[in-house]
Amino acid sequence: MDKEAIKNFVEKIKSAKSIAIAGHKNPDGDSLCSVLALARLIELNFSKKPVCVYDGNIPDCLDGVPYRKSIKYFEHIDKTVPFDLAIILDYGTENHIGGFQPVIENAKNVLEIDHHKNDTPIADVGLNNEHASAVGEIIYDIMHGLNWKYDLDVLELIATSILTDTGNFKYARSGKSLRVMADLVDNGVCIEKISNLLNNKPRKTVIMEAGVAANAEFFYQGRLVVATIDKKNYKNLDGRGETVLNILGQIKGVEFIALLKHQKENQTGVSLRSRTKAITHIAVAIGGGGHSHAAGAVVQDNLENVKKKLIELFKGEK
Ligand SMILES: [Mn+2]
Repeated sequence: MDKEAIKNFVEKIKSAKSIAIAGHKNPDGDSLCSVLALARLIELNFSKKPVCVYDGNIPDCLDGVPYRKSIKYFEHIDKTVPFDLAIILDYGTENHIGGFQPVIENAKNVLEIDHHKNDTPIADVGLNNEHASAVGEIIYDIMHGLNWKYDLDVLELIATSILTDTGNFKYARSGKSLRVMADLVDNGVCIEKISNLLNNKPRKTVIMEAGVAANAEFFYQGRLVVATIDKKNYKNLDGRGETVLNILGQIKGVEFIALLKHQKENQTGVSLRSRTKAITHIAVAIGGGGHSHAAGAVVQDNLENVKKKLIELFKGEK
């Protein structure tokens, strides 16, 4: 990790009287838990209490993670006095920041820690690492690199970041995340406890997701499966529809899975998964991005049009 950037990072924390930390809008496990882990580390090592902020919805399955109650909805924080330091984690690109944008604009300093490819950094100091499987992994490196004090809550938060962002290691970008997890387990993290804690979805969500999977349509000799969540069911969704993707991904012969969500009038959320083939280019073709086997997009068009377009895009895929 860049020593100069780390030094700068520590100086900025030391000199800040007020700190706000946020992840991307609609935080996932990595986004939420890396925010909470970093806030707790700053508290333990600098005796400062950062304000944790989010926009959108936090999935119910993350209700039980340590310090979950300490994160505030962006509209509920005091924005009259600018923060000395705004830290943005796991945000991807500028249009994922949501309600934290004014905090960033007014803050004296901005730091970013991300593991997405980002050609337009917005911060004064960046500790980005595209090879990391989760921001939690970068926080683990910072924590050990600086010999920071930590507690079991921090380790559990980092473990939850990694487990959720790698889909239980399926999308691990290297062996690093497994080595980190091995160390976390040796230091008291129980993976079974975290898995049980994450099995916390509302009943109506799981039943709806199972129904969506049951109504999925198959194309190209069953290699592509397309599932859709309509306006009514979208209200009951908790997270991104992982259960639907998991169920459909178990079917023999399925290579590609597309889950389309009616988010708003003329706005469709798309989650794409593949078993072995790269699909990032398909997500890019509809204005999104992501990893080689897990990608997605938010398309400003209605669900039927997006569905037609996607089926067409998958036509040439073997
Ligand atoms: Mn992430």
